[in-house]
Amino acid sequence: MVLNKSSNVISDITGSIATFDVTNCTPEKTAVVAYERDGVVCLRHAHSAVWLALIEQGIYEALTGGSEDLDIVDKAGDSGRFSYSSQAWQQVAPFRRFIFESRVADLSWPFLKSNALTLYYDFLLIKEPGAARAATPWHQDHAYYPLRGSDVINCWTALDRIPLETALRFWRGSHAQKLIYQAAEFSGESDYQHLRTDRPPPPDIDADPTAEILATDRNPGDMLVWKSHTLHSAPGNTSSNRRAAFSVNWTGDGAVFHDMPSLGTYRDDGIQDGMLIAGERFPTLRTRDSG
Ligand SMILES: O=C(O)CCC(=O)C(=O)O
Repeated sequence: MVLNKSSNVISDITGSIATFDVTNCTPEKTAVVAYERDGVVCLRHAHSAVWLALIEQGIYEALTGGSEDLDIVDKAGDSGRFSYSSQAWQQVAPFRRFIFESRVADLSWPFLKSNALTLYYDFLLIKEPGAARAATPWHQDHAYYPLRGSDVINCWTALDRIPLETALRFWRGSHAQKLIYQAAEFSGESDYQHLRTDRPPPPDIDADPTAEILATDRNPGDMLVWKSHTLHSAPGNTSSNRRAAFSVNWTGDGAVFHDMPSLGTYRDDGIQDGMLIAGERFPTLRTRDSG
């Protein structure tokens, strides 16, 4: 499949994300090896319909005033909206229950090389049908974070069927470069004016014939796990169905706070430069002792 920016198609997909069925188990070593190699894996059947229904209740609450950090973008010419919310779990009880009581922590835990699994933030993303121009540019999540070090992961659960045409794309192995590129502007609005410009812009991945681009279609409940250094992008929603996901993003003890301009989502007044991400806003759900 060849997509170009003007037609909202992003790039050739050259391979599939390694997938592992976790219906009745937690991820095995082979999944962690694939994640370390590629920077992303897909866990099939991570969450059952009951948990997905709970997240839907959370979405209702988040969109009707529950989320303090909600952005709704109407791209010119699009008939559907692109909405995203961060760090809503403290206000939105169904999100909190999902994070603390579902399997999400146990499914995420094997991928962190850390003595602690700490909640960094939750992220809700909805591209309604007709949000065709709401493409997500190539970026690394780490570029937005006021952090030094690594060991931050995204655990991104599909809430709808996501076909290959609108699936996230990952530049295989790009996490291994260790380089942090300039962050991309998501919304076309002013939220990101603080972004650092002293970092190099991402290379033109779409024009690089050697870049291996991985993607896979997903069913509701399938969860992608990726490293915060892995470059990824996504097309707008050209389908006639909603394309939504709820992501729980974790940090471990490999990353500490680095005081630089950033969105409020990623910081807490009590955490000074060099300190671990921790405390009420960033609770630790697992430690090596707790298994
Ligand atoms: O699904 C998308 O459009 C983008 C998701 C993404 O880049 C993220 O959650 O970091």
